[in-house]
Amino acid sequence: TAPARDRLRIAIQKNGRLAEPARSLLTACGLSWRQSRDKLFCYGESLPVDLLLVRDDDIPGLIADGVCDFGIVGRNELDEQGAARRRIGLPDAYQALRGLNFGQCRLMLAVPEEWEWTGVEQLAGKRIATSYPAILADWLAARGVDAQVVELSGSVEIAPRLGTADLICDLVSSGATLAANQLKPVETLLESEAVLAGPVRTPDDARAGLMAMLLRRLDGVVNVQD
Ligand code: PRT
Ligand code: ZN
Repeated sequence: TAPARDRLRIAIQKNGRLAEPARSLLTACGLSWRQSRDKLFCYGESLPVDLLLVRDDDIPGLIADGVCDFGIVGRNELDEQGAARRRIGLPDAYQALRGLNFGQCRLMLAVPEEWEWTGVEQLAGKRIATSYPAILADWLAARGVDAQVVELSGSVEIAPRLGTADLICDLVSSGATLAANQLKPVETLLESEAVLAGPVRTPDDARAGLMAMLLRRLDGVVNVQD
């Protein structure tokens, strides 16, 4: 177990889609920071709440390891890493505590435009490229479909044209990227948005009060935005 701390640490994305909205949301909750020179760690000024600026992929692990107490991350990323842990028998180590009303997107199956989509039975024996192998494998297993999951870390949407997969499972917001690659969305695996993630067990030191206070403020701010 991680040592007791009297300051709270929140991990947010350093660069990318969730970076700016996450910081604005925390600012609206009354937090402010003295920016450190390397900009990976921001020391909290108004409250003992520090920020860690990281890759979004690292956020679930930082919470699991007790390095950070909260994180702002896409539900897609949190669920993928949670599903991957479960697949190798690890216990749940984090949970989504609040939906934050930004970063909305869907994790979808998309097939070449010329396919006539008749249903999941069609996936038998097919190769599906994705950066979400654990969510996809669980989804396929739940439907009794035997398809091959091809894990790619990026540029998933060009896999069908390259011939490395027959179809893809990827995040979609406007759908423009799919259309540009002659793909069409056919099934939704997950409705995603940015979430506040936290540990499954609240630490029993000074952080507990800070965490409760931050959740209260967050509820006020997120509800007002609705
Ligand atoms: O560097 P780091 O690892 O931190 O960032 P990243 O590149 O992994 O993540 P980033 O910043 O691209 O996305 C962070 C989070 O934003 C994701 O995990 C999602 O929760 C959320 N999000 C919301 C999206 C999108 N919308 C989205 N549209 N993430 C990715 N996309 C992709 C989509 O797959 C497509 O390739 O953006 C492209 C444009 O989408 P369309 O449908 O509008 O064309
Ligand atoms: Zn990432």
